[in-house]
Amino acid sequence: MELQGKPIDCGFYMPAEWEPHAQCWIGWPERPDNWRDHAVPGQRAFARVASAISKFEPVTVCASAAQWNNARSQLPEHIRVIKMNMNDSWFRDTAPTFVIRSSSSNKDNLGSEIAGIDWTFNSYGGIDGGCYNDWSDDMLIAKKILEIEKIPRFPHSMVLEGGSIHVDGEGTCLTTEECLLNKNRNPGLTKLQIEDELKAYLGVEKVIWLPRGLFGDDDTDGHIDNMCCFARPGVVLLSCTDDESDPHYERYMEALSVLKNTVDAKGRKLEIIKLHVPGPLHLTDKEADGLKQVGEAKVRIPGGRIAASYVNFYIANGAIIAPQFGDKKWDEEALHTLSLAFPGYQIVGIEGAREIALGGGNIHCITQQQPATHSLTQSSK
Ligand code: KQY
Repeated sequence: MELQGKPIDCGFYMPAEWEPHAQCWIGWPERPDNWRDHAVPGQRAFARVASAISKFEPVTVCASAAQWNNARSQLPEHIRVIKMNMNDSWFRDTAPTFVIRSSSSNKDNLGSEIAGIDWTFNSYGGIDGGCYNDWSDDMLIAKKILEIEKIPRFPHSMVLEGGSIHVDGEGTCLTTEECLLNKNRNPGLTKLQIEDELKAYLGVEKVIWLPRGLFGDDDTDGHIDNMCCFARPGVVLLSCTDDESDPHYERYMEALSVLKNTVDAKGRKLEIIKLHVPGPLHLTDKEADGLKQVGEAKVRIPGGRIAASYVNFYIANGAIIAPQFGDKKWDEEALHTLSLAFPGYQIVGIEGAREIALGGGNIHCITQQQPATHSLTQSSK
């Protein structure tokens, strides 16, 4: 069902990721021009992520018809596997951004408690410079998920990927200028107009703009979900480096300066927790050789910096599902920092997350939480 008007006018807002989930949606990697060795190592990493999350909340994995059997055989039985075409498997960006009805909204209106925003997707920058040239299946993912779940849909003509926004559920949104103001997304919209759309669709009052994302995150033009996220209202985790010669250093300092000099929608100064990047990690010859340039995915050059960040974790019901890159020092440090940032949560490290980073993203990018609604929470009590 298509909803008229904007979410805010119907009493909807995007809850923070730590609010209770009904389930998590994940795609299944397949294209051999983005996932090395016919996506076999990537699929193993996706399966590890899905299995880990499924210990805390229901998981649905969507795979193409050609991959359904393979996905089914690699995933535990309690994970639902459904058939869905896709051009690539970044459900953070192609699945709906779910919004729920705020407790203060008009309860006389007995409409749905949940809806999904179906943003316009253009493969991270369109035909010239995006990640792949045919994104026709990706454009239908949000609609299909909402139909499967019988959840009403708010279509939006603005180009936006879910990985380019983070919210605290209390009126603040974090994003980057590098991505949302990039001319390859919405050249006809001003910063103010984009901000107004975020306010109307996510139900936020304040947008904090970091200048740029993680160094090396060229696929997405600096998605916020590799750079900075909320741990709770008033507290953010920021991807940092203490190496001044690392090109990420400048980006980190820029972000730090913005974060230190702003307040959130509630007027709070932000507490900033630093999460050091691994490595730096670079694409090996062997990894590059495993890519089959049969399709039209972005070419990856051996020696190129891998966009790897510990900020790209997923908050499941009661657990943090975090990437581990095989860098002992920073892997351990990241898990420790996350355990302090999320007291009471189980911290689960996913080994071999480098494989997901080779495709251009990480755990947050491949997942999409579907929030539990008030009625669901009630009935599950
Ligand atoms: O950062 C994300 N949300 C997704 C990364 C997509 C990379 C496409 N190759």
